Amino acid sequence: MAYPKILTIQDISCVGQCSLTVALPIISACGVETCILPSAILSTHTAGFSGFTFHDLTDDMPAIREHWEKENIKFDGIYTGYLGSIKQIDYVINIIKTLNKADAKAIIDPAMADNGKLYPLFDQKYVNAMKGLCAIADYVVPNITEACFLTDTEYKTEYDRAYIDCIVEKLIALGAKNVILTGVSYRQGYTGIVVFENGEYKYYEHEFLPNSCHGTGDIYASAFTGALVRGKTAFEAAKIAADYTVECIRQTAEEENHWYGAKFEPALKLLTQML
Ligand code: PXL
Repeated sequence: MAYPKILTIQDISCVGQCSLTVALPIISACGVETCILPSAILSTHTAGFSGFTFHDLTDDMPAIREHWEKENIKFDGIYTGYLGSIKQIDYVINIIKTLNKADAKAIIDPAMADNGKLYPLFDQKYVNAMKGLCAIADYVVPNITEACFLTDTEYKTEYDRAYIDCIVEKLIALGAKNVILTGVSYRQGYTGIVVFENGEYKYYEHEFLPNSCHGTGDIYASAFTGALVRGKTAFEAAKIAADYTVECIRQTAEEENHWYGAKFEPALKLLTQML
C-alpha cells in the first residue's frame, strides 16, 4: 500500500488521554494518513471524572457518510473504538460496509468495559449491539472483560489456558476473523496478548507493570492498527503495540497526578523505530 489512509471512529474526550486524542497522534506517527469521525465529544473520559459533559454526534453520521460517498472517498482500513450510542453502532457497520475498500480491514476495539465492569453509560443492550459490530471485524481487540461480555462468559481473574481458548473460540463463532485478546496473564509478574490469526494461536508475554492507567487499551489498539496497516502481521503488530504500551505505562509510573491516562507522547519515537 503506497500511502495508506485509514478512518478511525471514536469519541473526543477533550481531556484524559484516550480515544481520538491518542489514536490520531499514534497512527499518524506510524506514517499512516488518519481520517477521523468523532462519535461524541466529552469534556473528559468517563472513568474517574465526575460531572463530565457528553455531546452525542450520532445524528451527524449519515450526512458525513453520504458526503464521503459522493466524493468517492474510500479507506484502506477502518478502526473503531468508544462509540456513543446503539444507533451509532448500526451507522458504523454501514460505514464499514460502504466506505472500506474491498480488501481493507476492519479493526474493532469494543471499548466498553474493564476490570469486570461496563463503563458508565453502557448496558446489556449496548453489549448486544457491539456483538453485531464485532461480527464483521477482521481484527477484534478486546480486553478480557470486554471479551466476556461479548461471549456471555463469566469474568474471572484467575483462569487457565482452556478458559482463554474458549473465549477466543466464541469470538470467532461470533464472526470475528482474527482475535487479539489483551491482558492475558498466566503467571505472576507477567501479562500478555493472545493472538488468534489465520486459525493459529500465538502468545506474546511481557512484563506486568502494577500501576494501571486509563486509556492504555486505546494506546494499544491505535499502535496495533498503525503497525498492521504498515504491513506487519497481526502477531508482529500485537508485539510492537505491547512493547510500546508497556513503555508508556513505565513513563507514567509513580505519578499520582497522572492517574487519568498514560504518557504516550515520549515513547512515540520508540514506536516509529519498531516499525
Ligand atoms: O479509554 C476508553 C474510553 C474512551 N472514551 C471514553 C471513555 C473511555 C473509558 O472509560 O470513558 C469517553
